[in-house]
Amino acid sequence: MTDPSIADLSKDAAARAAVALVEPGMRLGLGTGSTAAVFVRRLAERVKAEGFSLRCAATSKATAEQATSLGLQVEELDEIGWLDLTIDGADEVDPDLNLIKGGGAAHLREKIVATASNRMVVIADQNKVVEQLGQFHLPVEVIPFGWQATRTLIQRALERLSLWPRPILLRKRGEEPLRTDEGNLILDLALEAIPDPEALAAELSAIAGVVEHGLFLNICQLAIIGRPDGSVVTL
Ligand code: ABF
Repeated sequence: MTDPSIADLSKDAAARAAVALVEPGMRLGLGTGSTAAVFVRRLAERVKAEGFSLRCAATSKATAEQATSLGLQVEELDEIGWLDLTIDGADEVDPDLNLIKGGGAAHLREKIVATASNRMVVIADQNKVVEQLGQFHLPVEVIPFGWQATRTLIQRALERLSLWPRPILLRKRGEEPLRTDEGNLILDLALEAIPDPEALAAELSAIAGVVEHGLFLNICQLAIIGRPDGSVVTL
């Protein structure tokens, strides 16, 4: 067996700390991605060891399948109604707890679940912590109908914000455009830096073909950053 990588150890540290926030009977949102997957695994271990119940809503089909296979009770968000806590990963976290998410193409459901929660906690390793958002490509989920016109409108929005020219990339899986769980497309904005996330979020949200962008502003209340020695720091 190979040694777990530093990133794996860090993710596990963050996931374990997040599992400690879970209380029996909670209504819990489960995130998507490799860090969230470690959390789901650690959560299932604790639930099995302690024998309590939870009601979970998943942010993707992949997470729903993983959680169900580990014996967690997964329901539709609307069956649960409202959540006590959501634990999810992120692609970038800034010092104000603003996030870029959507590298896993699940940010639409992730944002719906996070904003239907009393509390949203991010788990991540140190590599995700940035001074300013934007190095990670910003995912924007768009409706397939007229997506090239939507792309032009995004370009114009970036021009207004002096963020142009920058590549706007249609995300692919193999040769084909990637489809999200909702059947939509993802445009990745290679901005390098986002000096005013609020202004960009407002511009993107105003475009008809944009379903949701990956800026999570004022949604997350706590970030747990894992370290390879098993310790964590919080933002
Ligand atoms: C989800 O998974 C995302 O919104 C984010 O894109 C990604 C992070 O994945 P990982 O934990 O694998 O880095 O939380």
